Amino acid sequence: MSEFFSKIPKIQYEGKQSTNPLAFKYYNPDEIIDGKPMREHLKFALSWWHTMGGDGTDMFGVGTADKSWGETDPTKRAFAKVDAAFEIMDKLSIDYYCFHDRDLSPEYASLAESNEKLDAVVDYLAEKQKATGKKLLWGTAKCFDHPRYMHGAGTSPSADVFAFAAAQIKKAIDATVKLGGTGYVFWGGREGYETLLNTDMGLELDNMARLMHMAVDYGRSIGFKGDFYIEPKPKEPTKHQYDFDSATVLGFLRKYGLEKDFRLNIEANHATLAMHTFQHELNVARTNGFFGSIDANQGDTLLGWDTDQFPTNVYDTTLCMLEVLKAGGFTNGGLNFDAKARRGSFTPEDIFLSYIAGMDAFALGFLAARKLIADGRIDKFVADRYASWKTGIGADIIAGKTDLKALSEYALKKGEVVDSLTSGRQEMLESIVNNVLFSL
Ligand code: XLS
Ligand code: CA
Ligand code: CA
Repeated sequence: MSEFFSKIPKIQYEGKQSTNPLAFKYYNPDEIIDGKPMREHLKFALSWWHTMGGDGTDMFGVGTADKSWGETDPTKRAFAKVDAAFEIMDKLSIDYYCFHDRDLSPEYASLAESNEKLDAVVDYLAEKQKATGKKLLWGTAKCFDHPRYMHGAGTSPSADVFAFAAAQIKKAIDATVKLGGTGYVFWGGREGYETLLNTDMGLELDNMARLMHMAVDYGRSIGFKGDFYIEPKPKEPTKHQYDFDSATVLGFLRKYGLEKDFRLNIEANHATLAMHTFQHELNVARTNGFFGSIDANQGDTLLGWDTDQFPTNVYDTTLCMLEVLKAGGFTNGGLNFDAKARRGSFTPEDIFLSYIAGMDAFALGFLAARKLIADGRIDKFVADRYASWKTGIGADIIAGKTDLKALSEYALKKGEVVDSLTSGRQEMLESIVNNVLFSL
């Protein structure tokens, strides 16, 4: 097996004083923090689609980066991709990867042939995992790029298309289980609508739930113990995506009785598109007990589309890791870099430089989030702000000991309460975040 990146050394942690672009400044994979190595706190994953397949093609131009991996034949290329991906993971100390079925092996003339070719790549991945200790974080099926999915997959008006998607998902679950993946993702690529004039939304949502129930039943029947995830996104490619945001997805999961098997896979850029902060989406998931995994990237608040940039905004990674720590850390999930280098960053070296940027931003965010918790000023402020719920009438309301009549009597007796309010102190809290962040 040849080396694809002979000019790139194994990336070492050199510390924050280092100016070597091919070194980590903050991510020190084997440093033990709170009893486990940093790599296990962060559980970084490589995304097969962007890293191994994305060549910079956009609507205005062809690719700029060579992602042929030295092979013109698609079957041979699928195997070369595996070798190249494992070299990247090794050199970057990334322990996990994520895939769509068609990223691993393309679609061939028939479903049977596609399945057979995918099997061969999955077997090879299993060998490589065994030899290196690398793991699969999650798998998924690409039920959105082929023309058959133009009107959706699980939400297609065509029952035959639904059946085809089901077949693809069955195979992708087989691959995920075979590779020991701890997650299976549903991202509703075309599960939405362009116009309600041609759409039976009620039937489409019922069908989407039917497909997910079938996936759960099948996955559990072949021994899948991990989490199923829905990844919310409000728009793109369809005008309206059904899995709009975390709150919408929770309503859907509860309505259709899927809440036991599903968690959320939250992507930063999708939060931006939903006009939420990344922290908001994570907080909704966490406080409802649905926190699962993360697609780590960032969008551009000045743009209305999914730019999937490598995350470098430390303020965001800090607030993200604060949510992760408050959720008790990752169990089955991790931080998957659903991110691509910009089209102008086209050299092989850019793959490493962009991952280093993202990994360091998250390592820094993790360290900063731990400091915020240890500092305790923000948590104490929040606890104090809600102190009225600990005793007296607040404790009675929580204990269910009051009703509207009793509260009316209480309020009448108490009189005006505006003077008891205290400041929300937003600016002070933002300044504490800066204080902690920049005294690292
Ligand atoms: C697209 C999504 C997709 C999912 C996996 O916007 O982020 O890549 O993560 O299907
Ligand atoms: Ca994603
Ligand atoms: Ca995205």
